Amino acid sequence: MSLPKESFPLVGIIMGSQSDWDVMSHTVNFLVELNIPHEVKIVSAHRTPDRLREYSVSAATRGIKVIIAGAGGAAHLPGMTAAWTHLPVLGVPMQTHALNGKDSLLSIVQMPAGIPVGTLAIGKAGAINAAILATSILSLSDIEIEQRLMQWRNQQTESVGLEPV
Ligand code: RP5
Repeated sequence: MSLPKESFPLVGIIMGSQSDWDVMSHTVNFLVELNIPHEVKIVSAHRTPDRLREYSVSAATRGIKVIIAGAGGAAHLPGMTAAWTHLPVLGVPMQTHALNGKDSLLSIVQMPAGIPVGTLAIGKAGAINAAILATSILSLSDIEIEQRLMQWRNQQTESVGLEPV
């Protein structure tokens, strides 16, 4: 018996802490809306380093195509994930209290040459755009996902009024 194609997660969403979930839930909401198979895990680079290695190393063989990693502060989760896997890794910097998210942003974006992390905006906008970008990557090899993405983009365009009310 073969399972339906879309029952396997294509996008892996990981975050460094439960405290990241309020922001990262926006990533999940978009993927649910577009019916993109995904999974969500808490994986901390410093508190659960073995979980990070196991998750990253197994992701490609489990069928994951893109990983989205949200982290804050000394946000090494996206970079360490990218170190363990050749899959595209998209990093979402959390808005922190101490430095307002600039710490997270710079930690994620300043990867040395050789191990890239595609870095999104700080906070909610980045979380949503990471989901859209992951969907766009998947759409390159899946015409049904491409159609759903184009439909969503058209709806967004049509929802923008010409004049303010
Ligand atoms: C990072 O440290 C997490 O991604 C989180 O944004 C930040 C703070 O984590 P908690 O102390 O709230 O668990 O690892």
